[in-house]
Amino acid sequence: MKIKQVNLRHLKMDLLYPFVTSFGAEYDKDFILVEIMNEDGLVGWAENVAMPTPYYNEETVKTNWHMLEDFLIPILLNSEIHHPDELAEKFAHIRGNYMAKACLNMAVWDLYAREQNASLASVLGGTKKIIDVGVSIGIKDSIEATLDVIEQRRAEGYKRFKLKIKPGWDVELIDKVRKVFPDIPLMADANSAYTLADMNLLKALDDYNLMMIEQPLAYNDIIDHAELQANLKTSICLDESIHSLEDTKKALKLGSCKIINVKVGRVGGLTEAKKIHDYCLERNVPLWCGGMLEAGVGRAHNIAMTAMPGFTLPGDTAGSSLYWAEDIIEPEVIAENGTITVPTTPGMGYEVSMDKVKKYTLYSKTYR
Ligand code: OSB
Ligand code: MG
Repeated sequence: MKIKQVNLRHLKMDLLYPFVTSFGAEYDKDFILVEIMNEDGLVGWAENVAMPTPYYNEETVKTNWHMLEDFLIPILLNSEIHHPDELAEKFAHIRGNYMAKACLNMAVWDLYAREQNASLASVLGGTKKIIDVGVSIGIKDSIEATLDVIEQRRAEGYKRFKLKIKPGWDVELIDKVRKVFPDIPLMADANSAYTLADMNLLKALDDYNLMMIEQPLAYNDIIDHAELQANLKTSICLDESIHSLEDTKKALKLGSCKIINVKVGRVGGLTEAKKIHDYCLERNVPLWCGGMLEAGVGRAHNIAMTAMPGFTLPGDTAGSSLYWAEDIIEPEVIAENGTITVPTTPGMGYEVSMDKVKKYTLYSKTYR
């Protein structure tokens, strides 16, 4: 394929419920939607997962637009691509900027699948027909409010409950939740809110049969996490610290974690995500697909990736209705009894609703 045109659109969609983590509160979703077109007018879609603020990681919507416009799109336009993996090689000399690289890689994968008249899941090597999914529950005003949300999501059938924690919203929360729900698959995500000075507090979480504790320590650390893991029975899962297969190998070698959260945006695209997948599947390291509060296009890519057999744990990809009054794809992502059916139609398997895209677009620009 040759990419003849790229459309970047800056969208803003209200979240139905604010999402609060240890690094801040999100009230809306402010993001770049990517559309690419080949020489035959066939298009591929992807969602960029950079946030407006550099609090989860260092990238932002603006730094991503800059990287896309000034460095990455000029490489992509008019270059001959036989397979999406070649794009990762073309971007390799550009340092970091994983989320910016990822969205073009994902759009090329979507277009590649459409050219083959195959589903994105199948070209990635996905084998699952349905995937298990969980929910990520933000910090609430009270423990009671958290218990109510868990009860509701449990009734809907979600298969794993991830609670956001931070200093002052941790052991007491987990203790009360475990008393009310002794058997649910429960985990905690700290988004780097602790240090090794909190060892005793983190050890106290060890008594609650958590599936894992996600990214308790610094966003760029794998050394202190290894020391913490040596002192815990509970598995540590790394999110922020993992950007590549290399990072994965080093973290596993050091014993910094036992589980990896794969976010396609954070690792620079589906090419790298698949490498991490293949490595971990061979070594029986459990994986799951993390979420970035994606709208429908990002959700579709996450579903396709999760269809690969190494994604053995339920991920964050809940149904559209937990986030949006209306999603930008048709049909919306529907989770039934905590499962999502993997689409079998070409590409990411959902149609982008141009009416809705237009409705939420603040600004757009075409590159050719
Ligand atoms: O740490 O997994 C995280 C959302 C934004 C940034 C970071 C994270 C998250 C989530 C949300 O946990 C998961 C979802 O998409 O529902
Ligand atoms: Mg996380």
